[in-house]
Amino acid sequence: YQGHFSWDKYLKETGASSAPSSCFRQSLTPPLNEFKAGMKLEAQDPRNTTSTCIATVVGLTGSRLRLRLDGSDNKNDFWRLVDSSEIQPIGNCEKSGGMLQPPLGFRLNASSWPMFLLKTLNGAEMAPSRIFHKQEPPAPEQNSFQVGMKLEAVDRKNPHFICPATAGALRGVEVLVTFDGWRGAFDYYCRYDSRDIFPVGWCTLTGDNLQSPGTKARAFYSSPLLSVYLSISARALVLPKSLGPLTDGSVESPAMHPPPTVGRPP
Ligand code: MLZ
Repeated sequence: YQGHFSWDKYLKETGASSAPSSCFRQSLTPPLNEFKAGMKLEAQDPRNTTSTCIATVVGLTGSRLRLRLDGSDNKNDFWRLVDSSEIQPIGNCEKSGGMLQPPLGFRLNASSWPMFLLKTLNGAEMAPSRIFHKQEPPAPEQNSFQVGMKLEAVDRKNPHFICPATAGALRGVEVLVTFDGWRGAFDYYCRYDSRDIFPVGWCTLTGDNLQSPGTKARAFYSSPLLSVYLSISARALVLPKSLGPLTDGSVESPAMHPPPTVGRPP
């Protein structure tokens, strides 16, 4: 289910401001997605970026494609914006003098690659070049994020998710993406012109499902020991409640039968 998270309300509640769209390397109106599941295209292998492979569109979400490299398994799907420069129509690689490569972890013997390629392309539905976008949007001239600004960002550990996030720190051309309501495990640094970060409202425009913030409070103190201490004391506070009396009658409550007195008789 979706649609319960409202940036409007959330920004008011948190008193935060959103990063202006001029901070991002994204087009002002998200690029039109005219791809269909099953279409094939050329993509850079994310695990071996010097090789160009054949990929199949296995899913679509907003302006993004879920891609799977032909000859690979289904455990290494990746997502690309339709205006990414890392996807091209089939034929592009050869036209520029390159050769299509088997993906990293090709599930057959390397020597069977030429035949595999022939078979995978035979009768395939190739994404027509008119639905590709000519260019990626230009990168802004500089990193103009400020700490505390809100944005929407791909959760790189769960890349199908786009989540509410905050610029947590700046480091030259990089921004620390922190996820609202989640502890640091999902944080990452990326370049300010990364294609994985979007202005507030992006998912509403594309029809992507923006996740809700998590429910975990971020530690105020950076000491890991202190946050462990704090979470243990928080648990201790709720313990008595969880040990409350059983009232379904299946177990007698101690109040009905006072515990037998042990020790000396009266
Ligand atoms: N099931 C996963 C989802 C985490 C998503 C976090 N996004 C910032 C988990 O709970 O680990």
